[in-house]
Amino acid sequence: MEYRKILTVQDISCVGQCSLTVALPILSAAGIETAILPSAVLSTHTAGFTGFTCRDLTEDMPAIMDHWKKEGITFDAIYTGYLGSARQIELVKKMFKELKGKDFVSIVDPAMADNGKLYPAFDQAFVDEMKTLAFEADIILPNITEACCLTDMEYKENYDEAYIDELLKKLRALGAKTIILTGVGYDEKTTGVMVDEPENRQYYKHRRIAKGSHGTGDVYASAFVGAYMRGKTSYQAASIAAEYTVRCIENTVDDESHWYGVKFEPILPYYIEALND
Ligand code: PXL
Repeated sequence: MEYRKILTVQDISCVGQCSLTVALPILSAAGIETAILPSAVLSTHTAGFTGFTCRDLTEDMPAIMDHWKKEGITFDAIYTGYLGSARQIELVKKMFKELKGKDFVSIVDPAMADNGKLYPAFDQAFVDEMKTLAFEADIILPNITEACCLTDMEYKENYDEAYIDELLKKLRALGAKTIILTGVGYDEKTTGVMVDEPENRQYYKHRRIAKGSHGTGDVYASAFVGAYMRGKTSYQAASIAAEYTVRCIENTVDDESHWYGVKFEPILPYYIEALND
């Protein structure tokens, strides 16, 4: 097995099972060397907790990058998740140029919105900057709300195949390369993921769990990235990540007290086995 090295840039929400506390264990389980660049340190994530603390680390990022450049450190891939500000997005674009290794892949989860709404920390200026990053990346993993933000298309809770087709075509017209559009479901019992590549579109459908869960976008994106870096195709990686994420949600739904994230850790053996198939 080829040993590959990735950098992931996202926040540390100390409690809450999202962003780096999810990406690092999942990528490590996939057998990928994972370097991290924390964009901010928060006491918890912002979706449901109140009174959280937040230390923005934007000012530290250029010095960290400069040190890596001096050491000649490069990466096979850079994967970004929740970023704290438009300035951080600019810095990530610089990282794509200056820290890329041979056969480099840039993967952007434009984590900024869900269920038709932007997360509390973001505004239109952030969305506009995120567009420039997403359309430069090799692979993007938006949910439908984020895809609407990136294309200025109206968000619809009830939609049909024509709406999804228009969304994907708009993303592609704006420069998107491989698009992994998550949370695409046409009936009550199922949902799925659209894998849209320049010459090929495939849909992976799986069971839908009615109750929404926090952090599942990060679990999904990290599991996708781990599988992709292990040499799976985009479609295989998208399917493995979907099956893993569904199992993580199923492992959590019955526990009312565990509202803030999913219990993804006990399901890692399933993920590792799926990668070895
Ligand atoms: O899961 C995305 C995410 C990551 N980081 C922080 C968040 C959220 C979602 O709300 O608040 C800080």
